[in-house]
Amino acid sequence: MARSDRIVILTGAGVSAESGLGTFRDEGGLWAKFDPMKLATPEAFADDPETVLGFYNARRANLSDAKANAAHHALAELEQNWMMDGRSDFLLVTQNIDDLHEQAGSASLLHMHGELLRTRCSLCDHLFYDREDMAIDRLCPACTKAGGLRPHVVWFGEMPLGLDQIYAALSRCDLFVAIGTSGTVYPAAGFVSEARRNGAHTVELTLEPGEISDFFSERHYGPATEVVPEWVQGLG
Ligand code: BJW
Repeated sequence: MARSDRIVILTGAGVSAESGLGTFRDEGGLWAKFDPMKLATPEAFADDPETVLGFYNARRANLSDAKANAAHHALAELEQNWMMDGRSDFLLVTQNIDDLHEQAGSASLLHMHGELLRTRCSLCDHLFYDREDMAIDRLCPACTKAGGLRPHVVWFGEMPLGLDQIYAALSRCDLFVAIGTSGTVYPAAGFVSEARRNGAHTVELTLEPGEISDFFSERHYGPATEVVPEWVQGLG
């Protein structure tokens, strides 16, 4: 493969699986145990905010013990080397709401489905870092009203974040890599086609072939903590 200068990497739940954070659609995954329509939609939050906030509070608590793994570290190292080598563009887009890429040191990072450690007030749009439990009677620190606090995550039917920046990067990248994602949720599942249309080389690194594997020109299957560092090393 010719030298690549502009790279977009998309990560999904599989990159954090070996850090102890559950995926969504694997056996025993979150959406195998719980109905996403009752927990991850604006309608669910309107109907039963206590249950939805309880679900995200539990995941916040679970996140406090999670540590970045070898795959997160390999991607942070790749970014450092990429930029030191004078290459122009590096964008890591994650669908994950955990903070493990930040822990590993990734800087050019976009959380397209939001961040679990941020709370947003749906009454005044105030956004803040938060490790405490959310509750319907907790007051927003900005507008001081109760009832508006919600996790800063993107639920089904809501617009993912940073799409203009992502599509701009996809339109000019010459290497697109998807890691640990099942390719079932749009628009992220369509990024590989977008990158291909623009002439990028496309690589899939995940545990096993999934819905969109046929769209990738290069594929490596196995646990992220093995395939990601190996692939990064192979880039030279
Ligand atoms: C390993 C591993 C290891 C395991 N090593 N690998 C009909 C058709 C098309 C689209 C739609 C439709 N009906 C509705 C839609 C739209 C909808 C959608 O896509 N639905 C589909 C389910 C059909 N999308 C939306 O609503 C999105 N918004 C939207 O579309 O806005 C309008 C719009 C229109 C046009 C342009 C742009 C926008 C919003 C989606 C929000 C998703 N939210 C969630 C929850 C976030 C908060 C939370 O965490 O609670 O995001 S759902 C969940 O799925 C989460 C994830 O980010 C997302 C993707 O999951 P991911 O990461 O792929 O995880 P898994 O579990 O599916 O896969 C894990 C993979 O890892 C597997 O492949 C394993 O093999 C692998 N793995 N262990 C390596 N150790």
